[in-house]
Amino acid sequence: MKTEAVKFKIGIVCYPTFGGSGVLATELGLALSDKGYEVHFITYEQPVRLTQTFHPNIYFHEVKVPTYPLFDFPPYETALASAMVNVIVNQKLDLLHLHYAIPHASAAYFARQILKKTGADVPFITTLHGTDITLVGKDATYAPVVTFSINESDAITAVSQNLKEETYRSFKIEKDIHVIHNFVDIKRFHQTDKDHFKQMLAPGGERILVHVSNFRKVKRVNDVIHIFDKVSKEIPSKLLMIGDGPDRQQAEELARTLGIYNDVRFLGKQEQISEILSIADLFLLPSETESFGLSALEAMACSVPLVATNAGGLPEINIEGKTGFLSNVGDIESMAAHAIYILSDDDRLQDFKKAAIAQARKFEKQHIIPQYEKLYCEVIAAYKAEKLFVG
Ligand code: GMT
Repeated sequence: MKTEAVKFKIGIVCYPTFGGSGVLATELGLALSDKGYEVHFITYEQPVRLTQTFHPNIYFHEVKVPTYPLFDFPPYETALASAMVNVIVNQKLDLLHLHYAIPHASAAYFARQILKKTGADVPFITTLHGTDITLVGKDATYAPVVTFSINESDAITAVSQNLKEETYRSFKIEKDIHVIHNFVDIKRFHQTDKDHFKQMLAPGGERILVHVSNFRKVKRVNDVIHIFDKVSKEIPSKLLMIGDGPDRQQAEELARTLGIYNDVRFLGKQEQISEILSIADLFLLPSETESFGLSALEAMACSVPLVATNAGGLPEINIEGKTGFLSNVGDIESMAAHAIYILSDDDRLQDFKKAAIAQARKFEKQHIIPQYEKLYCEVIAAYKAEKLFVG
């Protein structure tokens, strides 16, 4: 077995886009590499948060999916499993860590079956992030494969207690699920002085509300617009909409119809989120489901209180009446009233801001990364012991 001083070689498989699971996986890889692990990302594109600086012990292996006239749907899962086999063998990985079950867990199972024939297989951990369980995974089209491959994982983690319970409710899972919450790097996500920027976006000293997401249906971006419509009638304010996705156009249309378009800025995908959060007074997250709410945690780390729904794992981070408020899904009146309450008094706003950062500190990366490290050690040790036993 390796000694404490020797760090493992970890393969991280994730979606490389702005979605929460890819962001969390990339932040985890960055944190592990800072601690001396060798990290190998295996995915179809360079993960977004990896592009900013060079990291000597981070490697990126691009999964290429060749097209062929016969393929209406190029087989990504097959290409991914082959890439996993190559990287595990050539880089001598100790472990694979999969973020988002579909199709990463089944591809890992496949890769492992191939490698078992040569005795070169490695264990794999599946981290459940949210819609892989709450929406997509439950669909009958995927459910049998999702259930099987989650159960075949050497360890399973979920990003909130709520997601763990939801997984047991929705699938026949025979193993323990470890809850390891999302985390934030407060060295990078904290409030900085961006007054010149605030001056440009809110020249009359208006309050600034922010929403960050991938504008999918589950995020209910129209609710964001409706909430802001009500708030801006009571309090001079501006809304910054960060991100892009299928529902952006209808949200822009709604803002025009309501006559508030001039007070709403759709900024699209942004990499320097903490700079934008630094000038924000309130974060809006009216999601239909939200297993944790990493974007909300990053906002809280920048001292931004949260008005959100009580969906999924949001109550695990947002303390009612202290760091923000929680309302039922779709209750625009309640969310607008809470926003107005927080924003209408300077001292009250400051109290909420202080509570938000204090709460975010509980989810700082130095509290969470060791939980993953401990799990890696346990899984690798158990796997080696089993190999010795089986011979
Ligand atoms: O829905 C998204 O915005 C992306 C999604 C994903 O699965 O990639 O994010 C999920 O994972 C994040 C990181 O663990 C969580 O913080 C988000 O709450 C979760 N999103 C949903 O549950 C809708």
